[in-house]
Amino acid sequence: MIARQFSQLLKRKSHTLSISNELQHALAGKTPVVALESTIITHGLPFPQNVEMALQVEKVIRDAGAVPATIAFINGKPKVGLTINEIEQLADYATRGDVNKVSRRDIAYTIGNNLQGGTTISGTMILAHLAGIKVFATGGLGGVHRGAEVTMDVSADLEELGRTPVAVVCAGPKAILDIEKTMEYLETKGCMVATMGSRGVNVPGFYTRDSGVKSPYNFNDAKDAAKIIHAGNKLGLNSGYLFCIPPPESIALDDAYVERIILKASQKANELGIKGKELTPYLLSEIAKITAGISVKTNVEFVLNNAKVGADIAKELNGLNQ
Ligand code: PSU
Ligand code: MN
Repeated sequence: MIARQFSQLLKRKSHTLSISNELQHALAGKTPVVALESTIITHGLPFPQNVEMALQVEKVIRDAGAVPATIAFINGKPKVGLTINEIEQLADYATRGDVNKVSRRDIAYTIGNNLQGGTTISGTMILAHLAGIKVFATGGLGGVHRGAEVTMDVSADLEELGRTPVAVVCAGPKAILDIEKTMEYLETKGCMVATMGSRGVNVPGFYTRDSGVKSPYNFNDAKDAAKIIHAGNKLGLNSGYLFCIPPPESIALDDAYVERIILKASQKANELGIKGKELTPYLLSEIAKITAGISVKTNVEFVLNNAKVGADIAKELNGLNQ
């Protein structure tokens, strides 16, 4: 009965939201699902690593027993569950600079103008929530930029984590940010933040295992994470959850090395007057250039690592929801 009601609800939504058949079945039948974003494909990683990552991350989720839902806008249509073809097409448009980067404020414009859109964490959380997906895995969170006290550049990701009940599994806020301020902002917005590891383990810094900033909470495994999500959702808190997974030692980069490179890239961005939604993609590509691709390799590896944890959390959560 509940499954039927749910699939009717999905049908009604599918007038505005396109959900693949496989995902409609998975969601109605309580098969675990993990959402994946697409800004990382269109603005975060260079070609061809972006397509390789997008296909690999789906495989990791399937191998772990969950169904992947890559989310994006194709010709203005919000889509949950891209085909391989659509992922490749989107990357193609991105190479030509023809894809919009879509957070909450960009959604209506993207639909109204039939644009291609890569969804950020903010955009992906919104569409995942509309489709009934509770867990979402990615690389790194947007946050409060360094110097935000002057520029007011604070990622829309943080607002979304305060108002949409989706669990984001990532390797912490991007190292290019002010991580301390990002944590403050998330507290104000009411987002639960926990880092995997024993008590006292700090928030990771995307490329690095330890940002030096204290994590509000810690958790041991997927089961612990699922219990937290379940508790918040049952109460109808309607705010998000951020689960940080330190990148494995074998792929993490050295703190001092990364910091030096970030300072260099930030200074260049400043000189060129790059700001707004262009800033994060610019910094990531500069860092990739300076490290001769090492940062890209690390980035891909921890996305895959996060996806595995995301699939495990989705499975545990489904167990609790049965
Ligand atoms: N994770 C990555 N690479 C990325 C991103 C995440 O490994 O490029 C994207 C996410 O989509 C995130 C966005 O929401 O960067 C943040 O952009 P901004 O700082 O402009 O809000
Ligand atoms: Mn911004």
